[in-house]
Parts: sequence; C-alpha cells; structure tokens
Amino acid sequence: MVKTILDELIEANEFLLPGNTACPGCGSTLALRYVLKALGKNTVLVIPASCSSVYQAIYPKVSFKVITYNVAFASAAALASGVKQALVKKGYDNVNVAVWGGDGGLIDIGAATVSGAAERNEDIFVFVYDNEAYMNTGIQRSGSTPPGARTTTTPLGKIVGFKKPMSFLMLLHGVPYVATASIAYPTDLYEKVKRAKDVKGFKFIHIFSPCPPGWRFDDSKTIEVARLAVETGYWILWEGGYRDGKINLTLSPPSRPYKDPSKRKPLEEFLKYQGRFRGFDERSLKKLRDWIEYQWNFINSFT
Ligand SMILES: Cc1ncc(C[n+]2csc(CCOP(=O)(O)OP(=O)(O)O)c2C)c(N)n1
Ligand code: SF4
Ligand SMILES: [Mg+2]
Repeated sequence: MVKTILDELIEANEFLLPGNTACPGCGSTLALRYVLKALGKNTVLVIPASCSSVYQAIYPKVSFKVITYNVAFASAAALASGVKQALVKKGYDNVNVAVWGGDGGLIDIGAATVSGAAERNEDIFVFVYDNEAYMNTGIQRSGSTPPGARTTTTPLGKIVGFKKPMSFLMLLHGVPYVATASIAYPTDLYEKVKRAKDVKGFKFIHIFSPCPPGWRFDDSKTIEVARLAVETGYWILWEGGYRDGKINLTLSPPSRPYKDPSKRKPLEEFLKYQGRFRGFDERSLKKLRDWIEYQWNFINSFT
C-alpha cells in the first residue's frame, strides 16, 4: 500500500515529549510537534522568552529531545544566525537551526533581529507560533492581536492598530521561503517544513496557534477554532518566496476555496467560540472585516 503524507507524519519520530507543562489544548505544542517531526533530529532550537520556554523544561525535567537555547527576547534571530555560521565553520553543514517563538517575541520585540537575519539571508528557520498575545505573562496585547480582541491590557477590545502583517513583511524582504500554516491542517504544515528544508537561506513560517485560556474557549475546541479561522477567510494559508528575480506566491489547497468570498463561512462562526470577542461591536467587526479584505487583496495581487 502506498504511504500517504498523513501516514508519514504519524510515523515520524517524536521530539516533543508528552507530559510537558503546557495547558490542555495548547495550539503551540501541536505546532511544535509537527514542526519537529518534519525537521528531524539534526535540529537546534533557539527560543525567546515565551510559553515555549516554560513547557520546554521546568527543572529537573525536559520535554524537548533536541538541543535548545533559551535566549533573551530580542536576540533570537541574531543568536540563531551565529549558531548556524559557527556550525558550518566547524563542518556541521546539515544542522537545521530554528528560532521557535511567539508573536510577542518575534513579531514585536525581536522583529529587528528577524528582519536583519532576513536581509542577510541567513540560512536559518524562523517559526512564529501566533497566539495573538503575550500569553505567558498574562495575556497582554501584542502587535499581532486582532482588532477588537479583549486582552488584559485591552479590556474593552483592541482599539489602536490592526494585526501586523509579519509574513507579508517577510515576503517583501525578498527571502527565498515564507509560508503561513495552521495546526488545523497538520499535513500542510508538515509538507511546508519539509519543502523549506530543501531551501538554502532564510525561511519564515507563521503558524496559527489558538490558546484556550488566552482566547477564552473550551480546550476541546482548539482544532475547531483553528479550522474556522481558515474557513471564514480570517487566516489565509499560502507559500511563497523570492525566486528568478520576482516574488512568487501560491495559495495553499486548504485556503483555495475561500478566495471566493461567497464560499467563506460567516466571520461570526469564528468569533462566537471565543470569550475574547464577547461584546464585539459593529466598529470592531468592520475593522476586522477590513483587515481580512486587506489580506486577501494582497494575496490576490500575487496569485
Ligand atoms: C526583555 C523582556 N521583557 C519581558 C519579558 C517577560 N516575558 C516573558 S515571556 C513574555 C510573553 C511572550 O509572548 P509571546 O512571544 O507572544 O509568547 P507566548 O507567551 O504567547 O507563548 C514576556 C512579556 C522578558 N522575559 N524579557
Ligand atoms: S497559555 Fe496558551 S500558549 Fe501558553 S501554554 Fe497555555 S495554551 Fe499554550
Ligand atoms: Mg503569543
């Protein structure tokens, strides 16, 4: 019998151990599990302060089976660049050096070193698990929190700013590989990481990772919430990069039907599960719809 990509994903070795300290239903751990299965054992992780630094190890227990550096927020992509270059100088050419961090660490505080590494086209991976707030320190708003969402620092909903389009910014850096992914589509994520492994240079993968306590939904609904984000057109799955003198971009199969707005589920389906959107007013709804339209217009200008 021919093996499917799902068989391969299920059978691939595990590098994130069970029994770690993440909350039940944590989207971030699911994302990391699939990413590590695709990267394999020759991997070094670099983690800025985040929930991951906590579920990675609470002394004396460790839940990652790959070498991991815990580093100061802003330094992650710079440190990963140095680790990769040092390994290559020592003759270890085939090690995947990957930054694994949250939206606060990589889209806000560490964005400068991510941008610098992208501009230098360092041969590293940067994975952002996006749970749309600073969760580890008590659900503070980040540049990746969507308009209208309630956090502890936006108790009436985020009023100032949209959601920073970090993956578009990375694409416009002209790096060879940029993709978005979601924990609701594990084989899409797995295949993207495997394809990225064949690319020399800077690779950026932005993963939608719901957080039950931060978004205030039942921890049995993580996958459902992530799937609805794609089905309503809120989170768009795509893959692209700079090749042959131009930026190429492809809409990934799970998102293709939703290019047509009439095929999308109503946005309210995605919002209704989540306490962070409770009391969502018309103004916030319009802002969120405008932001979704902005994203689709950007994608449509390339595809
Ligand atoms: C320079 C610095 N500022 C603040 C902190 C406190 N801190 C630790 S984790 C964290 C939240 C990180 O948010 P994010 O990157 O989104 O990851 P998440 O917690 O959501 O997993 C903060 C603010 C710190 N460790 N270092
Ligand atoms: S707070 Fe959210 S991101 Fe952090 S471990 Fe819990 S579920 Fe995961
Ligand atoms: Mg976060």
